[in-house]
Formats: sequence, C-alpha cells, structure tokens
Amino acid sequence: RVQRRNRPCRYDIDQFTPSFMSIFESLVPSDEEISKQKQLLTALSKLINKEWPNAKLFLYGSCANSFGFSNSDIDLCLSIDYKEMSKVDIILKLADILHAGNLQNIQALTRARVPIVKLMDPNTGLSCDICVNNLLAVVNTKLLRDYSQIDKRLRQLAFIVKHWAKSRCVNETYRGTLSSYAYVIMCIHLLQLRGILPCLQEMDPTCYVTVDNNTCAYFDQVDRLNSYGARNKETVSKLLWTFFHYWAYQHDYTKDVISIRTGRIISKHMKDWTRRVGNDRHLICIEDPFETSHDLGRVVDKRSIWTLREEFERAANILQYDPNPSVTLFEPY
Ligand code: 3AT
Ligand code: MG
Repeated sequence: RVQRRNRPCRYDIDQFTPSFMSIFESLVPSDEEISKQKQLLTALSKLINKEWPNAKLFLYGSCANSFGFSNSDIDLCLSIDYKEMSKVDIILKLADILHAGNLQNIQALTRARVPIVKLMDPNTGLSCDICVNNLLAVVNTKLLRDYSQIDKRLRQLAFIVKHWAKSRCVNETYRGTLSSYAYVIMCIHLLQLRGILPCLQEMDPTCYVTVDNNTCAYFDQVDRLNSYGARNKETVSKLLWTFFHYWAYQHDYTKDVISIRTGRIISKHMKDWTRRVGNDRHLICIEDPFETSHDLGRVVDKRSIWTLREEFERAANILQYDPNPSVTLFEPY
C-alpha cells in the first residue's frame, strides 16, 4: 500500500483523453431537453401560483447544478410561506393541484425522510419530484453550478465519476454508498487541491442567503475567475487517475475530512467525528459546504465502506494498468 501510495501515474495516460471526452459528450443533455425542462417549470409554476400566488418553484439538483445526465429526473423545490399548514398538508394539497392540472402518475410520499410529490408530465414526457421548503438544496445547487463555470474540467471529471459510480452500483445511498452530490463535492475538492478551482467560501462574499438561521455566503462572480486554473494543464484522464489514486491509496480514512468550505483537508478530531454517534459512523468524511455538521458520508456503514474502497482501488488500478481503461472502468458490476 505504501508503494502504491507513491506510485507515479502511467506515462501514457493522456492518450485516453479523447475516449473519456466522448463518454462525457454522450452523457450531456441536449439543448432540446433543457428547453423541455424549462417549459415544464413554467407550466407547473403557473398551475401552482393560481392556488398559492406567493409560492415559488425552483429547479435544484442535477438538472440545475450542471452535473445532470440526459434523461435524468427533475428535482423541484416549492418555496412557500404558509404557517397554517404542515409540510405534509402542503404535499397533499399540492398533489390535488397537480391532479387538477392533468399531470400523471402523481404520488404523494408523505412519510419519506424528505416528503415529496412525484409526477409525470404527459406533454414533455419528463418525470419529476417536488419537495417543499428545502432551500439549502437550492443554495448548494447554485454553489455547484458556480464552481462548474470556473473550469470546464470539473464538469468533465464529475460526469465520468458519476457514470463510473452508477455503472458500479456505488451511487445508492439506500444501500450505504454515496450520493451524486457527494461525488461532485469530492471532485471539487480534488480540483481545489490541484489549484484548478479556488475556494469560493474563503473569498470576500458577494452572495448571501439565510436558510434556517444559517447564513450561506460566498463569492459568486465566477465569470471573473474563468482563467483561475489555466496554469494547471492536467487533462481529464490525469485528473481521473489522481481522483481514484487519492481515494484508493492516499486518503487517511481514520483522520481526514475533506472540506470544500475551506479548500483543505481538515481533521476528524477537530469536528468531533472520531466515533460513532447514533447512525453516523464517519467512516468516510465529506463535509457539507453549508450544513457543516452534516457528513455526506454518514450513509456509509461498516460493510459498504469496503465496497467503496474496493471500487476505488479497482478504478485506480484500471487507470494505471488497463490497456483500455475507458471501457473497463465502466463495466457493469
Ligand atoms: P443524479 O443525477 O440525480 O444522480 P443529483 O445531482 O440530482 O444527481 P442527488 O439526487 O444526490 O443529486 O441529490 C439532489 C440534490 O439534493 C442535490 C443537492 O442539491 C441535494 N442534496 C442531495 N443530498 C444531499 C445531502 N446529503 N445534503 C444536502 N443536500 C443534498
Ligand atoms: Mg436527482
């Protein structure tokens, strides 16, 4: 392991960049799909505003953070200030409103950890989930999108990592592996360490949002940062190698927490994340950028941590030795 920790990257890694880029291109949603999503947002907003004029519907998650594949479901958040109704009442009422608007396959999931309404729009063929007053997710969506605008390698790397995670079945939080959101944060962190991305939360803030007494502040004038990473010339294949090499052989799972809020690795000890508290085992620690007490690795348990680490090692070894890494990496589990 010590030897692998220090092994240099294969000399011919860059020859695989065109194949990884064509995988990336094949996953990007088309302009037509994006305009369908906007069309659905407009139609649903109109319908909802008839009943609740002051409510506002936001896109969040992968269709708005720029890390969405084509054909993925749409995540929407209804922001509504309505003190007389509980969240569950709002969900049930929302389902009624959608019924009246001829949307299909409507399901109100009121007992889920995050209560949602699911629906399918027959006009666009799109499916979506609507949650209520989850503004933190709307803000973290904007942060991810802002990062993706600084250097195009972030989006390329994150698409390939997400595609790998989906192919290898390690993107399933209900089975103890990581969310897409966590994988994107891991990619941002790596690019911060490589000097390709800055740390927006450490710069003078230009954007402030208060969510549940928590102020989210960061520098969001990212069009001023679009040459930030230019001095680093690493290709997406090299970064992919570095990503898996880091998680397979370099990350210290007993001591380290990755934190895009600080742009550094911080200690578990400092966060008091060294032991299990309730269901939080802290076996892989990924700090949420805004809800800093939230470890995005909390879903990982003592079995799934080994599944994950074996997959990181498999990927690292494929990128190091395989003659055809852009195929082997994504072989179905
Ligand atoms: P897919 O393309 O659907 O796999 P996604 O970006 O939509 O990826 P998720 O489905 O994991 O990502 O989550 C949807 C959004 O919900 C992304 C993020 O804004 C928010 N979110 C997800 N997990 C967490 C979390 N643990 N803490 C805070 N926000 C989260
Ligand atoms: Mg999603």
